[in-house]
Amino acid sequence: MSQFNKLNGDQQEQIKQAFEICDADGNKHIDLQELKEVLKALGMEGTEQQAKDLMKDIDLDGNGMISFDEFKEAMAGWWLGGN
Ligand SMILES: [Ca+2]
Ligand SMILES: [Ca+2]
Repeated sequence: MSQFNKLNGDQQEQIKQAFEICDADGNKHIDLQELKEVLKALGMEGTEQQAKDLMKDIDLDGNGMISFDEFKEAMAGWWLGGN
């Protein structure tokens, strides 16, 4: 069941835009370095450990990078408040 599909068009658009902002080099994946920058932009410390913990939560296939499919479901899940 896709959480993302429960969002309305505006919300889906905002998640797409957020992904593009996070994906600083535009390779369609968010890597650990980019994730650290995102955490800093959100006002957190952006330590290696914080980024790794978050990566582990979002990176469902475990390849060490966040694809848009992984990102959009994580964002939608948070937005909708849990599972
Ligand atoms: Ca990237
Ligand atoms: Ca992945």
